[in-house]
Amino acid sequence: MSRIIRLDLAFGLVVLLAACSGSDQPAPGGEGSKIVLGFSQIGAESEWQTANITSVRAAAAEAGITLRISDAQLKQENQIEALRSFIAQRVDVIAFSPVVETGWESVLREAKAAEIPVILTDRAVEVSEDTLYLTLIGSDFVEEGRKAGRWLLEHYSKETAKDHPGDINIVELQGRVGSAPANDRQKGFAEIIAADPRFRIIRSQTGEFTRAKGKEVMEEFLKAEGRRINVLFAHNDDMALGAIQAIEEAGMKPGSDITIISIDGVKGAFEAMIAGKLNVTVECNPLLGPQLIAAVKDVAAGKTIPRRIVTEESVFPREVAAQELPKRKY
Ligand code: GYE
Repeated sequence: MSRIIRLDLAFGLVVLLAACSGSDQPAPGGEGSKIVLGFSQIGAESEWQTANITSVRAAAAEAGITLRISDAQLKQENQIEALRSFIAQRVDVIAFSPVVETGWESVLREAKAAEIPVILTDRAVEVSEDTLYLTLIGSDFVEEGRKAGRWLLEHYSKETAKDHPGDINIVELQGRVGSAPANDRQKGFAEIIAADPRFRIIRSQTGEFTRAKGKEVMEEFLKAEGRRINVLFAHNDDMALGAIQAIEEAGMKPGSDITIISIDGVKGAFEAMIAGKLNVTVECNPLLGPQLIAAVKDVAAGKTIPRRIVTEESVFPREVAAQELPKRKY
């Protein structure tokens, strides 16, 4: 059999083998292939987190994306382990909501080395290089803190000095220590109330974004300061709802003896506003699923996406709570 024929056969064989091998596997998200998304969630910290993960699950299912979820149970080490496992599994895209802002440099470098794109949802990270993640999808937490501060100044501007002589004493329930929403909301609020020296933060402590811890810390605030407290600024609704219980058990009226401002806009907050126990909630939208999945599909298709995707949000004072509650999705 001539040498030429043998070569043709050999080449034909190579083409055939190539056709059978993975090389022509459709690109992630291409026709017939499922994008595999590795998502590390923070864990059951609040009603907000529950709504967030439900939104991501629903959007992934609707898009036919394979979603591998890992629950960090509020621990950074679990999240780092989950990201390493997603890298080992060679998922197409990694997305996560960082429980705290720092400590992500090395694992994000590993994802970059593995050429797996990373999307941040909800919370930011502090890293030395922008290329360690593609985009951040979520709220502007500093602006949420500012909105809370503006509402407070506005609220007291309606009161005459006669109604409220002297300083306005504020206690603050901070979110989880080291987390972007806690750091930024504190900063935004402080920036705004600095405009009027009467507004003083007399106590500030973490309630870890949970209802139980919010109640516990508010009990300590009440024991220490009692009726000197005029305002509670809670970094999320869950802590505010826990604090409301503590205030009532201390024989005071939440929403009148103590003005209460919180953030998220969960259903429980609207019910508390309708009951007159909460004065205002600044919305922080957890329904990030559709935006996240749209970004994942774009990334998988090799498209460029914006570096920052901010969610639109409002402020809901108790005067509008009854008409707004039926429209709330979380
Ligand atoms: O405000 C709080 C949740 O990261 C924006 O985390 C989120 C925050 C939210 O536990 O309720």
